[in-house]
Amino acid sequence: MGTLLETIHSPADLKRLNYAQMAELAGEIREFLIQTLSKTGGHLGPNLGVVELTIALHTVFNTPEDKLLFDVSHQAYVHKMLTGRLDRMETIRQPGGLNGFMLRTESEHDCYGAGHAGTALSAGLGMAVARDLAGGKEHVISVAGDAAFTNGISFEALNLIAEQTKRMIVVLNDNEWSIDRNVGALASYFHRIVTNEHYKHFHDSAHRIIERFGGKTAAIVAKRAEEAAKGFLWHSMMFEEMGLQYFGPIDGHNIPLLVETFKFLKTIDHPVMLHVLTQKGRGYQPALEKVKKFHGLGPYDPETGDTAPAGKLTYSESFANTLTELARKDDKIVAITAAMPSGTGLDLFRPHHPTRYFDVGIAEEHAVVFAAGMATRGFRPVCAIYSTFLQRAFDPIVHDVALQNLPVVFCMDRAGLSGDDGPTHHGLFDIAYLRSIPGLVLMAPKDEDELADMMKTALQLPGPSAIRYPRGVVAGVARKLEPEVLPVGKAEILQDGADVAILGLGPTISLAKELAARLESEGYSAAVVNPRFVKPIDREMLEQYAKKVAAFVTFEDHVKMGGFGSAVVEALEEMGSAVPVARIGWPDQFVEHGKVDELRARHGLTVEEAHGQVLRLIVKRQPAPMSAG
Ligand SMILES: Cc1ncc(C[n+]2csc(CCOP(=O)(O)OP(=O)(O)O)c2C)c(N)n1
Repeated sequence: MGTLLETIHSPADLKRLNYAQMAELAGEIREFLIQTLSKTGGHLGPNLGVVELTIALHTVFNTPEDKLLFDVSHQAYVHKMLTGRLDRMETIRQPGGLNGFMLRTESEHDCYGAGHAGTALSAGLGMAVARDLAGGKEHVISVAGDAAFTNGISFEALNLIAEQTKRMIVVLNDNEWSIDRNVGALASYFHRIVTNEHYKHFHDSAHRIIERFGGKTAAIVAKRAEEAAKGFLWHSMMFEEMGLQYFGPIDGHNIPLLVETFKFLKTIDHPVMLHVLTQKGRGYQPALEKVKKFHGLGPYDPETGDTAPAGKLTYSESFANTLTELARKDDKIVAITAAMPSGTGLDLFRPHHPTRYFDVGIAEEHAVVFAAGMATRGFRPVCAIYSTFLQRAFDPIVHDVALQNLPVVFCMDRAGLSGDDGPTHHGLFDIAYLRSIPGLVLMAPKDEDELADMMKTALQLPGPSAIRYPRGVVAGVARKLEPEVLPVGKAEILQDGADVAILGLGPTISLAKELAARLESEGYSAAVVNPRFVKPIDREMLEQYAKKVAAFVTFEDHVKMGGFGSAVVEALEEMGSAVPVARIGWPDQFVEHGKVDELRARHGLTVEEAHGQVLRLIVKRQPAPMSAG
């Protein structure tokens, strides 16, 4: 570790450095990030892009008094390093370690937690208005990436900032990338500003100003900068019309320029927008060459940037391959992603059906309403959206899709615990928020072959449907040549039994099988059921087992409250059955980040836990069988 970095224990230490030292510090931070993240994995590219910007922000502003927000906050590692967490950076995203995003409970410098995009401007405006009401003096600075501006919430905030506060600084961190290339008119607009010849002129004069005035006292510089700004301001009609005075675009890697500009912006008594240009992956060749890959990744070789060779097929890839095939036979199938082409696998679909592929940006609500529109015209839209991000679109699913009974298919990747990313990314609520919607068919496959069957089934339904499948590699089963249409609302009985019925939703079927084997070795007769459908639930199957078993067990990678187990309890109650249900799922609390297996053990999502619970239930109701077999 470099010596300068070791001396930074809080932003106050940073403020003592001169520009040359800050530049040296930037180099040390980059080296530290490249080395550390090579072991932990994480959002390397975005953080390499904001090193100078973050140094400048912490040099000029005083957190925690001043409020500094990062949109999504996957790019807040440098912020963490400069605000007293350097010695814990090696624990980032590790069990018990630092979270990969800003977290209010982690530091007083994290004034706002995030993980989902589009919140920095609204939350920042909330803080600015709160300050105004309380008569405070602090500054509020919201940093958001160019892709975060494709999100509706950012625009809902922009619509109100100038009307509601006199002082707020918005920083547009423009690197032209989302995770993939940024999309839409806004991306083109930013690009036009950046490539305009006035910018070149501005860029040169800004450099001259810094050369001339850098290092002088803040007051003089601010004054000069104000004068200079009049000359180098490039008008962005769009933001100016919205009442934000626009500055930039400026070089986001020039520390003196950034510092002097922020000192100046601090003195302005109306909302401002500073457009900074940064390079994702700056200073690390592999990240510059593979921008998408280095947005966020697992461990890699710091010398070469190489990662472990791609292993087995993932659910995302299997989904995309199946959709590609289904779309060959049905030209009404269209695929929609909200800025996650690689994450959802749809980048594999795109080359085969380019005109039927839509990346709508970070705009989940729009994605769903757009799908609804296409469905009214006879198309079969498939929205591939992570379970956690689909939360954004709850109302469009209810109001625009389900209420109009439109045949939109929601393919929810990352349904279940996400692991390292933590509570902002765990997909643990989708059953609860979807199963209450009338007419929606909700499925979970036990393996990739069944995923294909469910996709085929979904694409033949007259109304809405959703399929939840997990992050990571597939079960590795043999695939049928052609997917089959499944009978809706029918579970698959894998093994019959008379004492206990064990229902394992989706991939938790493996836990159900394990529990059954254990109970059988103890002399109980256990049925194993793959429910397939959360909604409509297979009442016939439940009724059949309610007549003979002493207990049900349900496994699900979802919160217990409102989940699949709850659906079973409700159905049994409605049919007048008093057979108890041992529900195994996530508790009614936000689950921390960590390794999936460790978290499952800690929170009781294990065969051991289920075994204990079911034995207590059976013993209460009937004596244990005399002998095994
Ligand atoms: C609501 C929501 N949808 C999708 C994502 C996934 N996501 C995380 S970061 C990111 C791209 C962010 O790009 P940008 O804001 O430009 O920041 P950069 O990484 O380029 O610095 C996306 C799509 C998310 N975090 N939240």
